[in-house]
Formats: sequence, C-alpha cells, structure tokens
Amino acid sequence: MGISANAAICRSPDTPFTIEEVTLDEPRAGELVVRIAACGICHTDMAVRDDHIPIPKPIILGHEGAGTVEQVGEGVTHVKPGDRVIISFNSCGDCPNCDTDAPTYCYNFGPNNFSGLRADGSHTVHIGEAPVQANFFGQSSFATRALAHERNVVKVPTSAADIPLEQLAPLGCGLMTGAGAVLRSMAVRKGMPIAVFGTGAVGLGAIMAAKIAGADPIIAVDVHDARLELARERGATHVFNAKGDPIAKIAELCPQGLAYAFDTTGLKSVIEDAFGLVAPKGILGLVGASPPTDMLALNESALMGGGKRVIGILGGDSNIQGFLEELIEHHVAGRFPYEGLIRVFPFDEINEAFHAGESGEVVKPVLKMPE
Ligand code: CXF
Ligand code: ZN
Repeated sequence: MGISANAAICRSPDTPFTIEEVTLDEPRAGELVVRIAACGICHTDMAVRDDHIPIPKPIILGHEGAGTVEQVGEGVTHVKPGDRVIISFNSCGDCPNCDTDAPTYCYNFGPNNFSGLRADGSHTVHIGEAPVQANFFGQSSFATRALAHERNVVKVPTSAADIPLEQLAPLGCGLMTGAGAVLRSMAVRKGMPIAVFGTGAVGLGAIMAAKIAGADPIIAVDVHDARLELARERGATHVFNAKGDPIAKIAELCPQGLAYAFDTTGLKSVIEDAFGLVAPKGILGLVGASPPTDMLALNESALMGGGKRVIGILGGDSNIQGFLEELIEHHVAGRFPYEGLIRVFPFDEINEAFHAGESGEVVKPVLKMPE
C-alpha cells in the first residue's frame, strides 16, 4: 500500500529542487517511519546534488532529520510511536568497526548511506510507479516523512523536551562531527593548545567542544571576519584571518607547537602548513573534503621524530547512541550554544535555503516542514 509524503526531488545539479508527492514503503524489520519536523542542510547534500559524490538521480537528499516516530517495523524496540527523535548516519551493526563502537567507519557505510537504496539493493520510495533514489544516510529527510532505521535514530532525552525539533535536527552531522573530533577522535586535553582551520558548522562545533574540554589557547582561522566573530563568541581565544599569515601568528603564539590542529578546509596547502605547527606527540586531525587526486607532502622525519599523528576523521568518531545525548546535555546547560548559527526556512523555500548555505550567509540552514 505504502505511505504518502511530500519530498524535495533533486533531478540534476542545475535544476532546482521540486516538492513532489511520493510513496514510502511500509517499514520492514528494523525500519521505522518518522514524521519529519525539520532537517538541516549540509555540504554533503550539495556534493551529491553536484555529482561530486556520484549517486544516480532523481534522489531525495537530507541527512540531518528530526521528527516524531509514527510507525515502527518488527524488532524496533528503543523508540515507539510518539517519540521525538534525531536521525543521523546509518551503519550495518555487524562489522569489525560497528562491533567496536566505531560506526562512522562501518565497513558497509556506502551501501547503508550512499547507494540511494536499501543495503540489499531495493528501493524505499516511489513517485507513482517509478522508483526514486532515497535512503540517503538511511533517511532522506528533505521530506514530510522518512523511512529510517533502528540504528540511526536517537530518542531526544526528556531534558530537551522544550527544545523545538528544528533546533535539534542539525546535531546529527556537522556539529556532531566537529564536537566528536575534539572530544572523541583527538580527545583534546585541558590546558593544551588547539587551532581550528575553517569555521563552518564543523569548525564551530569543534571550537565549542574545545572550550568544553578546557583547551587553551583555542585558535580559529578563516577567511571571513564575520565567521571569526562567531568563533570568538563561542570560545575561540584568538582569531586570525587566513589572509594575514595565520601560520606565523600561531607559531609566535605557541612557540612549543600545537597539541592539536584540526582542518575542516580540505585544502592541501592549509593542511601542510598546519602539520608544520604540530608539537611533538601532537595530532593533526583531517575532516575537510579534498579533491580526490590531492596528495599531501609531509616531512617523514618530522612525523616520525616527533611522534606526531595525522588522522583522518569521519563523523567525529561519534557513536550516536550516547554521544548525541551528551551533546544535547551540553546544549541544554548552555555549553554548546549553536542556536545562533541556525536560520530556519519553510520547506518550500529549500532552494533559497541551499543558496543561503552556499553563499556563506547562513552557517546552518534548517528546513521546517509544515505541521
Ligand atoms: C558524514 C561522514 C560519515 C559519518 C557521519 C557524517 N558526513 C556527512 O556530511
Ligand atoms: Zn552532513
């Protein structure tokens, strides 16, 4: 029979999203239907729209969904109809990394998040009789309803009962990635210096988390002064415009080097310069998306001799069941103040919302679905 919904359909890089009526499958075992209240927009949505991440089209994007559970499939026990939930990335739950609480590195990440299909190859959504790619990050939340999975849905704790879902939705990707990189992947220590390169949602998430961890100094680098101001308001102790030789300024401020350098830009020259600033035993964490052909040039003696680590980071090593609750607790207590980074757009202004995110006018556009 199926479940009807309205979804934003992406047909090509240069056609606007159009909101169309679709039919979702009834939930299978381990799946559930969420009435979507809001969904954040992330650069990965843009990367798929622009074919930088190739998934066939038409496709329903959206991977920072939040809403209310409507219906659960067989075996789903940790949430029930009526529960408020945040939806994040999906994982298989049955590989060496899922088994050791590292689901962002799931061996089956692609089929569960980036195939546009269920991991078994079946479609989850149709327009009339025609299948459409969906199940993006196990959700496809640019829609009024989404078919999600037991593993990628987190129940909103009662401490956040008063927080509207449009404010909780964006926790499931960029903010979590930045915060997780600091609190999990690099496990930043109190009193140690960190520099964050790039102050979008991921970089600002990292800065707020660095303040929670007690890092000192907390240095933010970006090309936009307005972003640096946001960074300062959220915990950066020093801000340097990238156009004004930030590397020399950081070297002067931290003559012993940085315990942590965190790159969200994906720019080869920024990463190589940041490596030169890392102190003995320091960590350079990489989260920015780089052109696929880029190769880093790092001095091997400096890497080995200093016991330095260069680590790739996905999703901030977040085990979402647990970590998202932790972030919500920080938010409720005022320690993770991301609310000012959000601008809410009505669902039917999705194209305007994308534009506001791409132009840099808004750090985190969030779509609000009609009630
Ligand atoms: C992802 C990458 C894999 C883990 C969760 C977040 N990034 C999305 O934009
Ligand atoms: Zn994302």
